[in-house]
Amino acid sequence: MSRTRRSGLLLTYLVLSIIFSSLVQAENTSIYDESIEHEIVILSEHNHHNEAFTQGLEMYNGSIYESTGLYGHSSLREVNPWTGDIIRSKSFNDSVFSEGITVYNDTIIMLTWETQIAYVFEMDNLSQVSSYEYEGEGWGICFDGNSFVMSNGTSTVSFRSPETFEIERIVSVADSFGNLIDRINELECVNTPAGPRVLANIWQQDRILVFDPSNGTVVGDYDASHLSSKNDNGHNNVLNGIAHISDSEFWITGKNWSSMYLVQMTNLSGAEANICISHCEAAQDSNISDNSLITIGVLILVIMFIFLRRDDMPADKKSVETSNRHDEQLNLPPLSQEDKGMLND
Ligand SMILES: [Ca+2]
Repeated sequence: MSRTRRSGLLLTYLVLSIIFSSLVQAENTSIYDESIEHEIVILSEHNHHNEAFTQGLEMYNGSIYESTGLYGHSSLREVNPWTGDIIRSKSFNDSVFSEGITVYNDTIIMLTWETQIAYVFEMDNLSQVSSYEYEGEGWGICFDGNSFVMSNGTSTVSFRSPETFEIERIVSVADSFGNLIDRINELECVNTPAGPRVLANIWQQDRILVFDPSNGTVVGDYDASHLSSKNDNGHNNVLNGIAHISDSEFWITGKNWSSMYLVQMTNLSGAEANICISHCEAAQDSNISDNSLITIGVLILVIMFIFLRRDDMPADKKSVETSNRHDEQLNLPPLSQEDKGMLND
């Protein structure tokens, strides 16, 4: 192969490599739009009883209502969020493992983990007035104004009648690439300018997701590691309490955390494009169009084939083609011995 053609092939390879790299980079950077910021900003830090294995958190008339779990330690309590002081508390017997809570019509609904019972307590005196039965596990619950939204530790959440607790519909929570988000835990229902939203933390992950309750699509992903890292005292002691105050302000705490945080969640109603929560490497790979790869591959083969074919052409055909192109190479001075040696390699 001649030095000219070898250089031509090398140049072609370099140009196509640059084009290919640009395509890959352009497609990858389109997955995350960093211009939209979803951030949890800490406004102030307050005391939280670190013996509280927080399972549910709800704001009502200026107080925090908190359920705490574990058999033998479960409770329902009213807490002053600014001081952490317990205003009143109700303890449960060893058969109850408290889970998420929500407020509905001056009552508190409290799920249990595996016993498939939701208790209903009077807000005034925390006495039990009724209960519901359900199938499966109970994890988190919130009231969206029409229905209870309930998680059970999977990627699905059920919407239930506030009158009968019967399931009205079920949605699966998934990111922009259709990856189901497992272990949906504590919930908080919020109305935003963009419509109703549900905030959820994923069990044992330092993040809070926002999803559209109409279809389960995740539209916001908040990193909460700066809260969790200050309360890092065991792998079970994860973020697990989200209570809406108003607008974009929330109280957030976790299991056995010694702090509760007043925070602002920026851009709550702004939807992120192309959120990836799980299997993100596969999502990025698949985001590079198969057609693009095939097209580029074929292009490289065609160009290399043309160059190789030219090397194999008879000399007379080459000269005809060369003269037809008015190639200036015809008037070059004779080759030196050194050049000839290289041409014959
Ligand atoms: Ca909540």
